[in-house]
Amino acid sequence: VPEIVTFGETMALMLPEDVKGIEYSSHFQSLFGGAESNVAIGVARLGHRVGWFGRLGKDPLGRMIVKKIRGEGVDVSRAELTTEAPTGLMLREIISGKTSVYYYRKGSAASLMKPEQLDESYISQAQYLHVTGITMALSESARETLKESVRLAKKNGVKVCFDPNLRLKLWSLEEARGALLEMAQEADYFLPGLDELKLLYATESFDEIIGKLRELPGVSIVKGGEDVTYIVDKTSVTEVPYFKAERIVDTVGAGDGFCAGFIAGLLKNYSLAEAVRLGNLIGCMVVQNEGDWEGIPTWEQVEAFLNNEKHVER
Ligand code: KDG
Repeated sequence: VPEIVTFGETMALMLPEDVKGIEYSSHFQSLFGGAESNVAIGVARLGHRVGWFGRLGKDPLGRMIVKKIRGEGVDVSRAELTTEAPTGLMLREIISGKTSVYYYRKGSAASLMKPEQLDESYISQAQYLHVTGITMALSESARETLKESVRLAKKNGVKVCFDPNLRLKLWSLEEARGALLEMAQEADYFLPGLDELKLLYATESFDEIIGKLRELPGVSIVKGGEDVTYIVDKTSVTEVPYFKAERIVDTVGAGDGFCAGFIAGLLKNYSLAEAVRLGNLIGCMVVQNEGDWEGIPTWEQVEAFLNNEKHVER
């Protein structure tokens, strides 16, 4: 039985092998990513039972994705491969340090998900449900599915983690704002980035943002501070310092790595600050590798790092 369940759209990901950008590259790495499956893989690597149940096309990319997620030890028994529509695809390039993502996902299998497809008994057995605002941006029915999953979680005493994951290539800020802030009200753990909060609350003022977060029923964990993550509850703001990355290769997935570490920390019954510290460590490790989740360490690697163990090369 999974300790945490999550769902969302996972897409094939093509990354140019040359430094030339998509237009001029002739070789691409074939990877995959999706905010929720990135988190799921992370939590599994960190030693916990996790279930992911996205919808994919019954096509080569869908089969590749579900096999690889399963191979990472995630329960995919509720994932569905459908002939209704194809698996989504994204391409990504990093030119002069600037990342650009191109989506080919309109009408994808995941975007056609419906509330009736949720399995209440599967969600209700978990301790946590992790969802993100990307699902809300996919389609009306996907947005309803996310809301229904949160309703089912709450009905069954399952705690809700919500990462707004604002994606302005998928919807406008105006559309996103109402939907994402509505879900922030529902979350036990709201996991936004500071940049996202500036946009969602339409202010640059840190104090104003903290004021807004204090009005939320749950705890907010704010990623992407200058060099700290903030824990904001009704009465306090706690700063948890970052780990220093030796090199930064690909920053996409850092937030998901953070969420994986944070949730794994909750499952290990850590204090909030300790769980955030684990989140910070995983986020720091993810940015040092290409791909969204490939750089997430196993629990053994985390322990070795924290115990300052020397790496034995051979
Ligand atoms: O957080 C990383 C995700 O953005 C990436 O894996 C792709 O899920 C994705 C999306 O919709 O952008």
